[in-house]
Amino acid sequence: MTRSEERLTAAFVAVALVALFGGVLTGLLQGLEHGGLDLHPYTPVIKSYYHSLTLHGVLNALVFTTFFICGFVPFIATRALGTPLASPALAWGTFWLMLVGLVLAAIPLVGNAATVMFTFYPPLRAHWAFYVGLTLVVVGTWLVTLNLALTWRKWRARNPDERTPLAAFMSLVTFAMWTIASLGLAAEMLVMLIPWSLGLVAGTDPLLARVLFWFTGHPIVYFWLLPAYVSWYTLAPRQAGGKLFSDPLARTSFILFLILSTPLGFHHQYTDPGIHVGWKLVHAFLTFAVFFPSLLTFFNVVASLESGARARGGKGWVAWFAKLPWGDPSLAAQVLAMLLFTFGGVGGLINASYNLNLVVHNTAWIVGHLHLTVGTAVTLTFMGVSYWLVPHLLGRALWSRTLALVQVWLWFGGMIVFSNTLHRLGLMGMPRRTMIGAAPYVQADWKPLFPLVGIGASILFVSSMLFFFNLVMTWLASRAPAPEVPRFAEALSGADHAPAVLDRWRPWIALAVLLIAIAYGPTLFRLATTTPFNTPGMRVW
Ligand code: HAS
Ligand code: CU
Repeated sequence: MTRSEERLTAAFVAVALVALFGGVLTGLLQGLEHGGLDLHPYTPVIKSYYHSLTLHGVLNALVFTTFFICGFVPFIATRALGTPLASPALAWGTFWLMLVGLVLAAIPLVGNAATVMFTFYPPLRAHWAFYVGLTLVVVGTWLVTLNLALTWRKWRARNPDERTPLAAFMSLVTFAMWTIASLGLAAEMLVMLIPWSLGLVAGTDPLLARVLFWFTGHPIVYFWLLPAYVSWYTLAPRQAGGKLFSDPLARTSFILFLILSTPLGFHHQYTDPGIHVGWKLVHAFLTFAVFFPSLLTFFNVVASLESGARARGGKGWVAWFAKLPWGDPSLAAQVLAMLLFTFGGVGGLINASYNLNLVVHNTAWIVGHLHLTVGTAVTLTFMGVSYWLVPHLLGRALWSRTLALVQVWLWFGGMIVFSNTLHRLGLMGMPRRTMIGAAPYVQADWKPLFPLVGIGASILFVSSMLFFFNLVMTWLASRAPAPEVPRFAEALSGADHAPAVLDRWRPWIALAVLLIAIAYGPTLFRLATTTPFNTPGMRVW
C-alpha cells in the first residue's frame, strides 16, 4: 500500500464522516420533533422538518455510505491482493469527480431547492444540479469498479493458478453487483429526471421512475451491507482471536448476493398500481431467496466468533459469547451491530411478505427497520472499522478506548429504544415521513410512545458526538503511534477447499443479468413503451 493510496482512503473517509456529522445533527432534530420539541424554526439553515429529513437521508444513506465504501473497500482489496491500485491517477480523478458531484448536489440540497427525500420520487421536482451531482457520484463508483477490476487482472496475470484472496474477492463482488444494479438509477437520471428538471421535456412518469429507482434502490442496501460483511468475515474473526469458519461458504454467500440482489425491487412497490401482481409475487419469492446468503453469513460469522471465544477459554453453548474480547471497541461495535441486524433481518422478512407489507408499508415500522439495518448493521460496523482505520491513517493511536466502548454501547442501547418504539408506532398505523407534531390525526395510543422516540434519538446523538470527539482528539491530542491494522483472518476451511467455479466471474454475472431480464424485462418494456410522460413537476415545499 503506497502513501498516495492511504491518502486517497483518508480523503474518502473524511468526506464520509463530515456527511455523517450533518446526518446525525438533522437526525436529532427529527427525533426531537417526534418527541414533541420542534427546533427546526430555530436553526439557521434548515427551513422545515422535510428539509431536515431530506438532508438526513441523503447525507447518511447516500453520501456517508458511498464515500466510506469507496475509501474502505479499495483499501481492503489492495491489501488482500498485495498490489497497489492499477491506476492511482484514475483513483484520484474518481475522488475529485465524486466530490464535484457531491458539491453540486449539496448546493440545492442545503438551499432547500431539492427537498424531495432521499428517494427523490417525481413528480416532486428538485433543482437539476441535485440530479446531475448525484449522477456524477454514481459514475465515480463505476470508476472505482474499473480500477478494482484492472488491479485484479494485473494480479491474476501474475498469479494464474491461485484463488483470489477472500477479502479481494468480496470487494470485487460488492462493486460488480453495484455496477449492474446502479444502471436503473442511471437510466432514471439520464432519461427522465435530468432532462425534465432542465425543462427539456414537459412531463414525467412517476411509476416508471419508481420502477427504475427501486431497480437500484433495493440492491443499494446490499452495496452498503456487503462492505460491513467484508469486515465481519475477513477481519472480525481474527479480532476475536479466532478463525473464519469456512472460506468457500463465504464465497458462496457473496456469489448469491451478486446473482440475487437486483431482481426484486418490487417489494418496495407492492402497493403501486400498474405492476402486475404476478411479477410482484416473483419479486417476493426472490426476496426470500436473497435472505439466504445472510443466513449463511449468520452461521459462518457466529461460528467464527465462537472459535475465537473458545480459544480464549469460552465454554458452553451460549456462554462462550461472554468470552469475546469485549474490551476492543472495534470488535464490540461489530458484534453489537450483528445482534441488532438479526432483528432488522427478521423485520425485512415481514416487509417482504406481501400481505404483511400492507400493514407496515409507509408506516414508522419501516423507519425502525432501516435504522437497524443501514443505521446499525452498517453504520455501527463502519464506526467499529473507523476505530482502527482512522488511527492508522493518522498514524496515531485511538485517543480513548474507554470512550469508544461507551460510545458503541450507547448506540446499541439508544437504537433499541429508538427502533423498537418506531416499530411499535408503525404497527399502530403511524405514518412515516410525516411531521407528526403538526398532524391533526395523532391517535391517543401513539402519544405515550413519542417521548421514547426523542429519548432514543438523543442517546444516539450523544453516542455519535462521542465518536466524533474521539476521532478529533486522536487527530489533535493523541501522541502514541497507531497499532497495526487488524490482519485478515485465516480460515479453518481455507481457500484451497473452494471449488474453482467460486472464483469465476462470467457465469455468475451472466446469471445475474438473466434473472434481471426475466424479473424486470416485461414490466419495464411495457411501461417504457406506453408512458405518456405527461405528469407535471411539483414543488410542495
Ligand atoms: Fe430492507 C425497506 C426487506 C435488509 C434497508 N430496507 C427498507 C428501507 C431501507 C432498507 C433503507 O421486502 C426503506 C426504503 C424506503 O425509504 O422506502 N430488507 C428486506 C429484507 C432484507 C432487508 C428481506 N434492508 C436490508 C438491509 C438494509 C435495508 C441490509 C440496509 C443496509 N426492506 C425490505 C422490504 C422493504 C424494505 C420489503 C420495503 C418495505 C416497504 O413497504 O416500504 C434481508 O436482506 C435481511 C436479511 C438479514 C438477515 C439477518 C442475518 C444476521 C446476521 C448477523 C449474525 C451474527 C450475530 C452475532 C447475530 C437474515 C448476518 C451474535 C451471536 C450469537 C451467539 C447469536
Ligand atoms: Cu428492499
